Order: sequence, then structure tokens, then C-alpha cells
Amino acid sequence: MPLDRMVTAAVGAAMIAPGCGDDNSGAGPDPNELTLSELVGTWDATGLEAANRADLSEKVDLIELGGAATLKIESNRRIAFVATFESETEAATGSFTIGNGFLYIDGDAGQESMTLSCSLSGDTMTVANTAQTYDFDGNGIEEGARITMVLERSASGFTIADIVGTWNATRWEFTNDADPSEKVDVIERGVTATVTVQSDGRYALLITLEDGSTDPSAGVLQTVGEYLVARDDVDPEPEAFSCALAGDVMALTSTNTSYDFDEDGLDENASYTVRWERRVRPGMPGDE
Ligand SMILES: [Ca+2]
Ligand SMILES: [Ca+2]
Repeated sequence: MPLDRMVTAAVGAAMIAPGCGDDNSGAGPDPNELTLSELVGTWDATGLEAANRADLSEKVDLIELGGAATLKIESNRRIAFVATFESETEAATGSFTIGNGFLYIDGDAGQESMTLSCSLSGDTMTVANTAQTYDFDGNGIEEGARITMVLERSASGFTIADIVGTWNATRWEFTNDADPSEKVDVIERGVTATVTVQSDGRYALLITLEDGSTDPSAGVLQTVGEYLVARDDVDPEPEAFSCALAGDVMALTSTNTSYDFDEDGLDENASYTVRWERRVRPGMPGDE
């Protein structure tokens, strides 16, 4: 599997943790026991490492290779994870329980469940998944890998309350992965887009295409540090956007998309950035 998927799968893929049953036969409290309150927060990966399960001394530093990860744990036992590798950003979401030094993650509809070992020392959390793969020797065949993330508490980011309101897209620019100088702004071509965000994270998006046809959708948004994760009600695969928010202007960038730049009927891999301007804020009915 591609590494970007693999890193995301540190939360998204199934893993049977060895000896993680709840038959705790030990004497006294488990020193690894985690409590919800100490896990709640936003966590940024400062360490992200793949180790070859056949030779744990063979390690790859994924941060040095441009990888990044942010984990958000909420008091209502929701968990969301955003990982970037090789310029692709992906998200995984679910709910979780904790016990015996593990996070048992129940992926949201359409997403996989898994178990992660987890330990906490002050404001440093270490999360590991031993059921991953990585091509350590670059021969195109992936070896079994243990992925370990070291995460630190983060104070950065924004909340849904910061983006409540109705927003219009003023630019929606696709960039060709193969040639970043090739860009198309579909707003200039006649596309319009409006999104309304409610305080509970629900959103309704209406896109009108060049030919006048409309494409409505709705779902739920979640903030994860500097990212916004959208889960469409129909398509459960979450989409992660990096978000730059400045008052009533918001730029959302998605890396996992495609666009037919040369109009040959085949889409090319692309990223896009949408520039949204807020037209209506809560408590401010009507227009500016
Ligand atoms: Ca290999
Ligand atoms: Ca094409």
C-alpha cells in the first residue's frame, strides 16, 4: 500500500494487538492505564518512524521525508487523524475506548477499525501500530512495519465556531500534480459554490457547474489542528483540507483530487485550493 495510505492507516487500518484482551489478570492498577481526560486534546507528531518488523534496527524517519501527522481526541470519545506523506493529506475518523494501554478505535461508517498501543508521559504521547507495511529497500515490495508516532500537545488550530456562517467561493483553483505551473480556476469558468456551516459542524454545500446543473451535498465537519476534515453523508471517505483562516476569508486545500486539464476525457492527478469568503455570520442575518 502507498505510504500515505499506510501512515493514515496508523489509525485507519485493522490491527489485532497482541495480548490486548480485557482479561487483566495483573495485581493492582495497570501502570499503563490511560484516562480519557489526559488524552483529550490536539496532538502533533514530532516523531514518525517506520521500523522493519524483520529487523527493528532498520528504521526510516518519515518526518525527514516530509511526513506529518495530527491527532485530535475529544471528550466525547471522538478521534480524528490527519496524515501527510508525499504531498498527499488524508484523514481517518472514528470513536474509541481505552484500556490496558491501548486505544480501541471504531472507525466511522466505511472506515476500518483498529487497535493502537498508546503510552503517555507528561505532554508526550507515543502511539504504535505494528501491523503496517513499508518498502524499506525500495524494491517495490512492502515489508512488514511498525509505525511509531511521538506526539506533543498542540495549541494551534481553530474550532468549528470560528467558521460558522455562509461562505461563497471566490476562487477554486486546480493545480496539476505533474506540472504545478498548470492551473485552472473553475470559478472563472462559471462554477459557483456556497457552503453553510452550522455550529454543530453540519454543512450544506451547493455547487453549480458551468452548464447550470447543481450538485448539492451535505455532511459534517471536524477541526483537527490546522486541518478541516469533511465527511459527506453519502461518501464516508473523509476528506482532509489544510485550512488557512483569516477572519472572513478561508483557504481550503485538498491534495487528493483530479482534474482534466487537457480535456481529453481523462482526469489528471491534482490538488485544489478554494478561497471562501464569508457572506453571513451567525447573529448577522442578511448581507454585508
Ligand atoms: Ca521492499
Ligand atoms: Ca486529461
